[in-house]
Amino acid sequence: MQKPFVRPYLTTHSLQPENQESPIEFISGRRVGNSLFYRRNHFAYPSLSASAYWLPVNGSVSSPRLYSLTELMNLPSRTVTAVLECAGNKRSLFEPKTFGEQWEKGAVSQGSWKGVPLASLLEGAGIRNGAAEVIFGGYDFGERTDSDEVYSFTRSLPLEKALHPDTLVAYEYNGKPIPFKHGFPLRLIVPQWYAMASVKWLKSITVADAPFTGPFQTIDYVYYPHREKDEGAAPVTKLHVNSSIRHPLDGQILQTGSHPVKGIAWTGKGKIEKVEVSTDGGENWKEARLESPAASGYEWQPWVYDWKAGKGEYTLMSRAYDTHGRVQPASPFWNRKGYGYHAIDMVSVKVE
Ligand SMILES: Nc1nc2c(c(=O)[nH]1)N[C@H]1C(S)=C(S)[C@@H](COP(=O)(O)O)O[C@H]1N2
Ligand SMILES: [Mo]
Repeated sequence: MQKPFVRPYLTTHSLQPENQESPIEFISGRRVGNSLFYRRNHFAYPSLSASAYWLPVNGSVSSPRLYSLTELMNLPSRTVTAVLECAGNKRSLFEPKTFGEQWEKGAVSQGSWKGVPLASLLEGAGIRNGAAEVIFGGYDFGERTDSDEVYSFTRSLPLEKALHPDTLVAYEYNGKPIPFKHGFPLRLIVPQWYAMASVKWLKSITVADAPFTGPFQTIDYVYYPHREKDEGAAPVTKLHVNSSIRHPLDGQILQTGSHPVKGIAWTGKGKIEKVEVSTDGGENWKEARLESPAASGYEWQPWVYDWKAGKGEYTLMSRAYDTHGRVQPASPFWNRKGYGYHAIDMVSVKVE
């Protein structure tokens, strides 16, 4: 008899707007297929047509430009394989609770993006002296819970990050046109930053002389260390060093014997240097083996630790280090909006 075909699927948090996470425990490989890529949206999907699509590059530039898709695709391109992680990934683990989508460990995915370096477009338009930032508008829009005004999803980057050669205006994902839900036809890709920076359905690119103050820049995606006051606020930018255990699953019951503890680790600075695993709740740590070292620091690093399990109940933990001396802390950096969770990862298992 033919075996039924079973496969993982996304975990739904909300449908309007669509927010679903990747079954990260059941994915392997460098490039997540688009049906298993997490989906994070603030608004309903926009309607737009590729045939009437033009991308303006304007603002504080000497020669504003309007690009057709064909023109863009004929420019020299670059491909980067990069982790995209939602700033709210693992929010559900914060104690005390923080509000927003209660992501578990799957608001993270990766794959390869092909596009034109944003720097070429900006240089083509001629950035004027005094420019500070570049603002990216998306086609999607709607009301926020905190106001009756209608906003589009709009974000900015400091000039330096905008000019980085790997910051792309992408038009392909894993060798095909970007799937609609992930930003077709053009999406900004900002490696090493939390994924709110990677604006989907790009509508406009505008060079600005002053810092952008839209709500997705100055209300959301800001670390507020205190519940009641805004003191110490800092923008969410680069990914923290982080790791997730993929196997075994939390709560799993295992037989005694050999069990590889497997997972991924990633960072927004340099590369993953080392991953350690503890099988005794953090008392002792052993180095995990890094599998086929990642080609670039933008990718997650798969790792494995060969565990011989005797009878008992265990808390397994993983702790990643990057080449900038950053390490996952034992307890998370709590912040009011629940961004950037990156404490040591853990799962509990029973061996019988
Ligand atoms: N235009 C637009 N771009 C966007 C968003 C959005 O709601 N609208 N969400 C951002 C956030 S917070 C994340 S985590 C990623 C999610 O990308 P994905 O849905 O392709 O996984 O897109 C970013 N870019
Ligand atoms: Mo996000």
